[in-house]
Amino acid sequence: PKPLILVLGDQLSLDLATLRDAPADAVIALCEVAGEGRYVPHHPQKIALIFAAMRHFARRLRGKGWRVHYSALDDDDNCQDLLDEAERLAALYGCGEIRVVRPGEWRLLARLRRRKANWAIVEDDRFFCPLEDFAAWAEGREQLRMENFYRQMRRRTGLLMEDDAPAGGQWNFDHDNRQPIRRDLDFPTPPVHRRDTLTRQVLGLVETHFAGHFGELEAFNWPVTRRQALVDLRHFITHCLPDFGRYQDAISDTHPTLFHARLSAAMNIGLLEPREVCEAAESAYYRGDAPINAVEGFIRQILGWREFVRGIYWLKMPAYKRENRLGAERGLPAFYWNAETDLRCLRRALEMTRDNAYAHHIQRLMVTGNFALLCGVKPEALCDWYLAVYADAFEWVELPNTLGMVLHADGGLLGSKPYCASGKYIDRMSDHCRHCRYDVKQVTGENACPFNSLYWAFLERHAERLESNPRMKLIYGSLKRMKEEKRRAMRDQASRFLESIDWETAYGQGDHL
Ligand code: FAD
Ligand code: DLZ
Repeated sequence: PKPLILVLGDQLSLDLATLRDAPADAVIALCEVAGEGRYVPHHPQKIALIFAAMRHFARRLRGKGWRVHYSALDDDDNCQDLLDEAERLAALYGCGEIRVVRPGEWRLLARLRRRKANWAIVEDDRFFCPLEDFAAWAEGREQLRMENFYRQMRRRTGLLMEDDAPAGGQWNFDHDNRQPIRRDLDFPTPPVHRRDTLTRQVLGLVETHFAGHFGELEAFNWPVTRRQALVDLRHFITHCLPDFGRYQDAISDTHPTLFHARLSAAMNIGLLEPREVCEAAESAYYRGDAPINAVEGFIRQILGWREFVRGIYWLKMPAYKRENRLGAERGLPAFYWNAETDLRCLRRALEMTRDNAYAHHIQRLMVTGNFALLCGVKPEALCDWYLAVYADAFEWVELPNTLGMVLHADGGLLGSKPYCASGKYIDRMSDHCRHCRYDVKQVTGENACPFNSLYWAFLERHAERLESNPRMKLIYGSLKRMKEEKRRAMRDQASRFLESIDWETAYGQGDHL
């Protein structure tokens, strides 16, 4: 009997494994459901991106001659749950089997495996590294390090390889990167995408149904078709890539994207293939249009980090989600949901997140992430927040970044040391501090930047676990040389600040496993 092929909202590729092998009589289903819209309070732009991209993709499939059933969110007979809806449609069309590509989140895969109906789960081959190859690479290794994995992936794919050697003579050019923001920098403006009727309808629908979620819809400018995603890719390669490396770690008080690609959402939902993105960057290098430090740094993010975190996620779930090695117990600061804070760097990162459903990596890691780490926010509270507020957020990529890279809650699986930093780092990399009511040079006192005392208090709190880490030796040396009186003053300063914050006690929607 003919199959029903369920295509999820982040699987919008014509080359999807289930579509590639589909028989001509297959029924293809795409389902907008409230259940997926609400399991965390997704940013309205994220929901609008997914629904608009799903509707355009359904139109494209129909144009290719496929029989497509599209369940719209406000259809009367919509069950509002992905799996129930697919089973209803399978019965409706007389399909004996439901095929789906492995979902990107454990909660959905775990539910699928418990279903009674005849579901076939097909591997997702839109990545460079099959999960079984990652597991084989990880097997028996004492430490899983991205850099080792990445080199293997370079060799395997041939990306930026010249015979057996890395292009430019080195695997990694990060010492040429990491430059701070400069006053005279001009940043490229991202292309503005036309909102056609389908997109406008979706924006109206989302405004009606998800009005209570954190985030503005007004500036919605995500690519919702492959063609629009290709426009963004071309824009990045031409206007941003040459400076991507140098300013990869810089933070601007005014500009949300700097020289970043803003391509993660398009890649994660299937509008762009990671391989074509990496190949476009590689070609720019060989044409002489972008330097090696930029191109290598960019390809490493996709071929290295993106594949590595996915491998870790599937290797370690579901236990990974329960990790909390630093014993963090606080809820989220309530201002993460309204941007009302007088710490300038946090305020701007949160406002940009609210307005664009986007913040670049260093804002996520060193501003909102670092602050939560220093305060001791518990992983599930922070992870639910990151999963909700970014257009590119899916758990396979969000969780290792938040729980592992930011919170160091996995004991160092993802990063060999926590990315903790004081206000000094933020001052060096950004132009926030001169707009801030706090003084980044002060550690104690009424006007002292809270990041400073929080930083030292964090190091003290976790000395037992962290001081023997060779990469932390220098900083623990400085802490030890401080007089007890000074240390006590910093501790008290941090405690007073923590007491002044309004902490959420209820967060997210519970455990999604
Ligand atoms: P660029 O800086 O231009 O980088 C190019 C591409 O590299 C990105 O599009 C992305 O696909 C990839 N990439 C870069 N860094 C990473 C990384 N650490 N892990 C995986 N891929 C990476 N990325 C997501 O796609 N979804 C998430 O839910 C997500 N959550 C994150 C949460 C936290 C706390 C942190 C610190 C990082 C998170 N990232 C996530 C990684 C990274 O911040 C985003 O991929 C990036 O900011 C997306 O913007 P961009 O396309 O402009 O990226
Ligand atoms: C994120 C999301 C949202 C908001 N809505 C839908 C939806 O209505 N229908 C759908 O098929 N997918 C949606 N998604 C994406 C899914 O949550 C995603 O496929 C799973 O989390 C697995 O990665």
